[in-house]
Amino acid sequence: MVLHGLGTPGHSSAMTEQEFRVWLQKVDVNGDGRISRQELKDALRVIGTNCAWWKAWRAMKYADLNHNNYIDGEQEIKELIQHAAERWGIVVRR
Ligand SMILES: [Ca+2]
Repeated sequence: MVLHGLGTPGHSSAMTEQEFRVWLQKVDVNGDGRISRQELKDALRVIGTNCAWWKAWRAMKYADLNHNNYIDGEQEIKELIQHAAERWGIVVRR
């Protein structure tokens, strides 16, 4: 699996919400418009996140509002962004 541009040094710990949304589009490797836990885990690992499996699991618990095992839809994306900001320290809000 190759995620272009996700492993850039110095770009792993902070993103704007806009950059995070762009990142999420890359996370959706198979392009089906929704993010699986597997895709999330792999993406977190690529940007050098420790305990990627655990963090992906926690994020899915938090953001998968309709429990279909995918992050899909605007509301769930917003929950994921919120989670990333609070738990991962990734999203920098303005
Ligand atoms: Ca869902």
